[in-house]
Amino acid sequence: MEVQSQILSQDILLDLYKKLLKPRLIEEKMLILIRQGKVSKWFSGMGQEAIAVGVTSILHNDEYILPMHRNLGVFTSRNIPLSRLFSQWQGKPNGFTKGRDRSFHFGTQEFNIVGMISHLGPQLGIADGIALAHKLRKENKITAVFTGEGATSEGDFHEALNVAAVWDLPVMFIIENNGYGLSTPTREQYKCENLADKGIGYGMESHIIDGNNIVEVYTKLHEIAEDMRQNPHPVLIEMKTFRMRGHEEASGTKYIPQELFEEWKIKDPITRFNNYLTEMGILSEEQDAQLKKEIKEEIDTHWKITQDEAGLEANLETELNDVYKPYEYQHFEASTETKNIRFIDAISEGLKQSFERHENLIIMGQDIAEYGGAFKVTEGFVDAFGKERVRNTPICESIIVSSAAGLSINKYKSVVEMQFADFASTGFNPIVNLLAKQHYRWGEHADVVVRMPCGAGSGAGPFHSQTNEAWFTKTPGLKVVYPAFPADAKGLLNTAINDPNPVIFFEHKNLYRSKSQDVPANYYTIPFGQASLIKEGNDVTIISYGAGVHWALDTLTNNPSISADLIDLRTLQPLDYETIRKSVQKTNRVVILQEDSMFGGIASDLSAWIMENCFEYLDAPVKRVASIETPIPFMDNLEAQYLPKERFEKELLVLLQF
Ligand SMILES: Cc1ncc(C[n+]2csc(CCOP(=O)(O)OP(=O)(O)O)c2C)c(N)n1
Repeated sequence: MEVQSQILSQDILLDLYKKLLKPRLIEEKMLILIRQGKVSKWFSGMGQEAIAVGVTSILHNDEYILPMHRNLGVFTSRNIPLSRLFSQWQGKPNGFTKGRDRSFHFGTQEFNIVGMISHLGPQLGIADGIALAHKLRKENKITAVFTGEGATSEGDFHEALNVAAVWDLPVMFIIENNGYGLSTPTREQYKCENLADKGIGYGMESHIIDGNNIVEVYTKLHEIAEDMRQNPHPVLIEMKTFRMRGHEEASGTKYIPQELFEEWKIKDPITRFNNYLTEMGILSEEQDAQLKKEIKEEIDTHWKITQDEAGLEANLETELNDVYKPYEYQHFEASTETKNIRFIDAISEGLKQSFERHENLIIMGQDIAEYGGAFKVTEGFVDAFGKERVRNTPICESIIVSSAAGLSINKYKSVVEMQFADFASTGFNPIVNLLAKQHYRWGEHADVVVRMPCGAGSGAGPFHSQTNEAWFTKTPGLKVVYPAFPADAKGLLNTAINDPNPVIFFEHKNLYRSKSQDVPANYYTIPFGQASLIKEGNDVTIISYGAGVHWALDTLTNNPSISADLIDLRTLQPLDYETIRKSVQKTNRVVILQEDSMFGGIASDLSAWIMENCFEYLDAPVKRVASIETPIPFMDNLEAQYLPKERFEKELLVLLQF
């Protein structure tokens, strides 16, 4: 400690000491309040404070920091008013999440902090995205992100480090190795000697630091950070430390040998630093007592502010209104000048024109750069927009989606191309838990479009043919778009990119090259939540989307005597209920055609809605027609049997006879 501390001024040393004391004293108070039943859950960071405090102290205030559940010292070192922190924990209005998410699960742009979601790993990818945004703007800023040693076993850890290494992102990855992940000791968590050694595998600089020595943490990180700012690259740091209390207060510590506590108690970062400062004549006993008194007074004053604060009233409207960021749709009229192009060209053109319009838009996906993507949607994009904006990614859907969230936090728009919609399953967690919930949780939008080449018809089997929109329509916070025609695809994609909310954009790959249309040549938009009535009739309402619309059209062509309204939903979230209602009032019969298996799909929900809201107009039960309840097979005849295309005509005729 002595040698390293000589380069630090007394002011810095005392400041670090104060910063260490604050989270410790807050925790001591919290532990009393827990016993009194006034605070519910608590994840202790006692004994680990030097890491949170040290990392935060070497960052500039405008550099993002992404803490985990034991990093109270990050929040206090960024000087968040304590009453706001207390109100957050107590679910009061002056907190950061309007009582919607607890403890440290929040972010704040005001303090450049992005808190975690429970799943731990996505945090690392958000840091990649934030750092990428800094790098693209050529700002010499770094981003620091925390993980426990337990969460290094998650795939996200590997993906995030790999992406940061491949893209030379200035991310400081901090592993707090505190010996246990809940009850699991490190020997049951990983096999290598030091986690820092994993850096070698990623081609990444790495260091081991004594996490209980504030001077070592501060001086080493200070130097590493300066180097990272000058020459952007990621660094992996393993902080050796120990968890001095249970996983959370209710879970106890019986599974931890007592000797370990005794061994680490001697290394307590605050006692150690206090001894050192006293020996060096920098801190007297009176000064120490005075500092503690001041901090305790601050804590008590702020705790009282929180206690006196009125609780939250549950308000239905506020809850529903906060799921999405309010977005005023901007209409750009379609030109009369058109070009006859295929569905795929329309997507490509929309994307290109959006790229010209939004300087802060980037696209990420596998093989999308020089190769042009699996379906060639982005062919020529690298030449037009450069490799910084058109980014080939390693095969790691999860961390690319999390990075997209980070890009959005740091003011970029992004489109993520899934090579096939099926592979969204390996990016599922950050889509449904991170992107979808971010605005509701802490008011931060996620300006991301995930493009999903989907659907059957090419005999591609169970992992390249699914239409998995129902995985996403179920999740509040996502918008889901599913066009059936080239002109709609282009206008809706432009809107999706303008909308600051996360949009899952389905592109049926069997339509890519089979459907052409006169498509307006200019940049135009189409609003979400407006279905398209593409055929009008009186006998029956047919509702569908995607390839189903074309199957319905074929059926009507083969049966010219059927007079039907054909509604193409175009967007599944939001849904255009009014167009449906009007049509049902007129025709009194409804059939809903969906490509996906029946159970839990859009057809079921729409059917229920129609029964509940239009029952008096119905002359027959609402009919759903969908694929059978199996995975999708690859052989032509099996695929044809799976899909509802053939069955649709039969069911339609039965319905008309009802
Ligand atoms: C994906 C996922 N799996 C399991 C959990 C439950 N869980 C929460 S924290 C934790 C232990 C984490 O250990 P570590 O990463 O070492 O951090 P520490 O708590 O020791 O600081 C577990 C298993 C979770 N939150 N998310």
